[in-house]
Amino acid sequence: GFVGGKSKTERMFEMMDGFLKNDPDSLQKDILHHVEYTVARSRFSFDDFEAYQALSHSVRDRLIERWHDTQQHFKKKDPKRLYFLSLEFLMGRSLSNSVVNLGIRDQCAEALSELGFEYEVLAEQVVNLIVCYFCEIFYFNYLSYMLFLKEGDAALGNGGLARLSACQMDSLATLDYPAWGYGLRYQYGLFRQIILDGFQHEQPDYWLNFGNPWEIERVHVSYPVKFYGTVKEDVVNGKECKVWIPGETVEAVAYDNPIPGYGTRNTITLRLWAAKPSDGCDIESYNTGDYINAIVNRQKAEIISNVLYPDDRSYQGKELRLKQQYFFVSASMQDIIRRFKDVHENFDDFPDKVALQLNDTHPSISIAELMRVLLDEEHLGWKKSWNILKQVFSFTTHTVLPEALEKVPVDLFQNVLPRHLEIIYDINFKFMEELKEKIGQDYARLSRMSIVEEGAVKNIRVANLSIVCSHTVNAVSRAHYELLKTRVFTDFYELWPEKFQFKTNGVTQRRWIVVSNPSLCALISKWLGTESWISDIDLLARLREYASNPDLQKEWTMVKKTNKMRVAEYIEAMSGVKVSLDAMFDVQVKRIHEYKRQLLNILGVIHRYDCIKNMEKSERKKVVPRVCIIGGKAPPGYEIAKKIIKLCHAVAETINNDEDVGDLLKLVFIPDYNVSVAELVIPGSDLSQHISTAGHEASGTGSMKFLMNGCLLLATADGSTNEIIEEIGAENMFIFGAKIHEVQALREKDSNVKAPLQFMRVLRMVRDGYFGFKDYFKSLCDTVENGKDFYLLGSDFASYLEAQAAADRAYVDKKKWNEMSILCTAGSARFSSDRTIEDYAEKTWGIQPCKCPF
Ligand code: GPK
Repeated sequence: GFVGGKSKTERMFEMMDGFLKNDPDSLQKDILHHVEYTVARSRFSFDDFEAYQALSHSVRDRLIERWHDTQQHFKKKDPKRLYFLSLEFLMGRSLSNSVVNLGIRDQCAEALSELGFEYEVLAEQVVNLIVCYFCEIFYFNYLSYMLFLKEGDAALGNGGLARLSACQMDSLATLDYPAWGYGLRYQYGLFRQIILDGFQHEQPDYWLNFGNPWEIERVHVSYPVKFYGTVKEDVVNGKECKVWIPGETVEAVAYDNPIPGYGTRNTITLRLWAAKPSDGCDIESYNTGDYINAIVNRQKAEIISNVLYPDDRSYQGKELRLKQQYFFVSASMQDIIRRFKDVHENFDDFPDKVALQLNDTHPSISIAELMRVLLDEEHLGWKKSWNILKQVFSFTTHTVLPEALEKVPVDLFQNVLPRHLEIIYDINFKFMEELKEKIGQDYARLSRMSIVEEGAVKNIRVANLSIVCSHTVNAVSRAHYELLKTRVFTDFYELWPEKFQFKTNGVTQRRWIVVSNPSLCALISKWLGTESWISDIDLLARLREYASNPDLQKEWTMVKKTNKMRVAEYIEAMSGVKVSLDAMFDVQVKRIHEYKRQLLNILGVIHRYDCIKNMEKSERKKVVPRVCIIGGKAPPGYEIAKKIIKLCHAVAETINNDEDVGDLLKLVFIPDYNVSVAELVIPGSDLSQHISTAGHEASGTGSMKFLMNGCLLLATADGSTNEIIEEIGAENMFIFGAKIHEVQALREKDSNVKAPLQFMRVLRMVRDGYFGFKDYFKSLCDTVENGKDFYLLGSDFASYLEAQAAADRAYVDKKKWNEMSILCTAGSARFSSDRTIEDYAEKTWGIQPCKCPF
């Protein structure tokens, strides 16, 4: 309708005074408004945390405005949409990222400073600084929340895979793609790691306890999700069909997390589902008269979204895990289909409008779920349904480790999702028939490729299901792609070579340079004469020209030094160890896993220590001082990984208290490694280690973050490292160790021949109890000795030490080192997730940008 000659929209727009304004005065007004009315504190007296909350709400308002406009625009244009399904998203903190992407950092800082607050303090890069060291560790959680309330990390994921999802969401938004992320809103994210006497302990992550301004609860966007029950034959419209009569219904409620793009109005949605008891009135249980118990039982529904599984890549066929997967998949599919049906009358256009991306096998039940909906609810019949299905799914795998390939016991499947199991059997039957026609009666191959694994325990091979039903299977680096072809999925590759592709991973320069390293960001912009590289990363390459420029080198060193200072302060606060800024900061931070070989690193440190101890005093002057930093979480049930953490602490205790060594060598373990700690540590490192046994790291993305921050890499030629070598040249890195194709033969070689004496010597020190805990470390030593050493620490040891020595020599030549460091940043453009996403959009998803005007 028209009011006073104006459209309703125009009038409303006028009433709302147009868009929210981003000048410091307007921001200040909003902050005070939120202090008073949202946080409900007096605007005349509020503290840091309340200021953080009010600032966050002011930023959130701006996000919501852009988000509404974007969603409205997508609706109007109805482009092909990408749905990114992932059980894990490691978003980290949102304030600083949002402020950067909205382009309002300086304005926020100014608005706050007049109110007597410091932006840097509120957006704190460092968590729980003093708490760990000065307070009783048992009060860690309590105190860190009560004394230093800060934004906590959203840690709804384990490691690289989950952080990749987060980086890709940032790029999807920045590049204006019409995309949605779907996942689970875990009440408890990844556990907090606490170290007591050098041992890892796990504490729950109460990330929602103090509210989360970055999400919007959508009580009206909710769907019933069904489990258990039986399948019945039925007749609908004269046609036979199957009806699933479920035994349990749980409600999925949407929580939307707006994801702002950088330098664009586009703001996309990460929709996370939380489980709530279903409203469907269960008259029966109330009629039994046990009202209280009926209510208590209903509440159990929430268990589904309670907690993230902390076991990075090991699947035990747990019922709760299967329920989590189906829960998030079912709700997402209902949401996606509802959105599609809003504007389309039938499913003919479904493949032109919908791309479904499976982030690893975790969301792969969505294949059976979509088929079930098309067959049992839309009654499209097998042929038509299958034809739609096979055009919409793409699948990315993230590993080569066989233990990470999910298998679900058929019994479990039958119980929880009986109809889905039937459908999977039907898909498999048809696949097997088709395969027999192509390859004949090669039963060994047929049984390897079957979706159903026969044996004492029958299993569903989720990876096989995903490959059979996806139009594209993506690897995460070229090396990973080669391994998929030759080792992991050879049978499938030979059948459908055209299905297999690779998209080398990338990370977002917004978080990993602009947010986490503002001084480097300013320096790059100054020398390039533009900030455009923040959304056009190829411009970074122009830094190459200045790599040996003394002025840039001087400023570059200053930036590194300031960042190292922050790391040093953090280390001292966390562990009491004082470190020298002149020392080389040598960092390995990532999940603890045998294949990532943190043990190789520690044994190398012991070797260095042993050498220093055996030197004449005069010789020691030549030693390049080092601070060796290790951080990462071990999966709670992974004994050996936990022993590696303990060994690191035991060795650190000896070295750090040895007066002979002093500043020449320090070893520190940084506890509770997470996205925020990474943001602090990565910019302040000189050297970083990526030393997995060749052929085991599918890609690796930590290396890319270090590279962007001008940190040199000491690495094996594994995963994406090979591509980094192509970009910056092996002469600017320290590459060592067996190559992928050499590993197999080395494993078969006699172990006594391949491990050098130095290796046996440092291992003997551990075995003999030089660092204490002799009995405890025995089984750890056993993994790399006595003919075992599956990950080849022994055979790579000599070349590892050589690479370390080369790093020492390079560090002494400051000019050379700075040049290498600048070349790292300059050569990192290819490892931006912007490039990865553009590749996916074009070659896998077939989606186009859809830019919101204004
Ligand atoms: C791979 F299989 C898995 C897993 O369960 N979790 C995980 O973080 C990682 N990964 C790979 O180990 C990395 O090499 C890779 O860069 C990352 O996924 C993203 O693709």
